[in-house]
Amino acid sequence: MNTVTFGISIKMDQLSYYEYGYFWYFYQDGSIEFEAKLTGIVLTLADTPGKPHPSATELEPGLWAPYHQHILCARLDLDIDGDANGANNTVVEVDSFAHELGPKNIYGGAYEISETILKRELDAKRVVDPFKSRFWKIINPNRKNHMQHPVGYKLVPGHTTYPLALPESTIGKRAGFMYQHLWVTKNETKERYPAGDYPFQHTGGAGLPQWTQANREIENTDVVLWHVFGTNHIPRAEDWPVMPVERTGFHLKPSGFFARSPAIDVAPAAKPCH
Ligand SMILES: [Cu+2]
Repeated sequence: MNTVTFGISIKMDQLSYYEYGYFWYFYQDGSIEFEAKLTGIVLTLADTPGKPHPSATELEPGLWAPYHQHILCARLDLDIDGDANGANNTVVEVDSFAHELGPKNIYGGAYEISETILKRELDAKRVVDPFKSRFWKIINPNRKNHMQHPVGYKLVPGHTTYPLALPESTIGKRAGFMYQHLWVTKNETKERYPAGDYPFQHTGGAGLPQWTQANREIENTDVVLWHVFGTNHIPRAEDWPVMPVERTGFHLKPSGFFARSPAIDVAPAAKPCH
């Protein structure tokens, strides 16, 4: 997991005393959830009590916390229905949409999905779209389920945000990965960190923006998904003196991977509890 925090007047070496708790949940229905819990002590600045600050919240008279964002990136080397040698996977973007009122939508309540295969790296720079209930499905086209459909898992974005730092800013150039919520690359073991190996020592573009310029084929091959997500933190008085938890994360759910709900097969308790 890689993270970056920024906001007006915050440099990357002034992160105050945040703590990030990383939680992975493995559920009996075959789904996997990741949740980051952010807590700790927010960065503060001091000024004359009551003085207006355009980009900070006054927490106590004379004490402000600047607005800022936390951006995380998960490198997901999925091998759906693979083995120790990996698996060839394909990533599909799934949007839901409704036709206009007419022959394809007689009563106005019907809707469909559209599935788009992400074929090359430059096609796979994607953002979330809650208006289309967008998610991404990772399938193994070489392995079929009981209905001869490719087995898969879907990546469902959770609470997230979009960077407000401009792409021309120093952090915008160095952490260019944060302007997409999804990147898909051909698996390359040297490519491990979304802003490159030395995020403080390049002038811009290293990592995902640079690697994907090669525009490698990513269909039915060993792929890596990079899911970017985060939270926009407008501090509240209640974030002081120790911040209650802010959460962000995502969910991976089986999608045609099992023949039916795997939770049905959970063994009963040894001793009934009544
Ligand atoms: Cu924060």
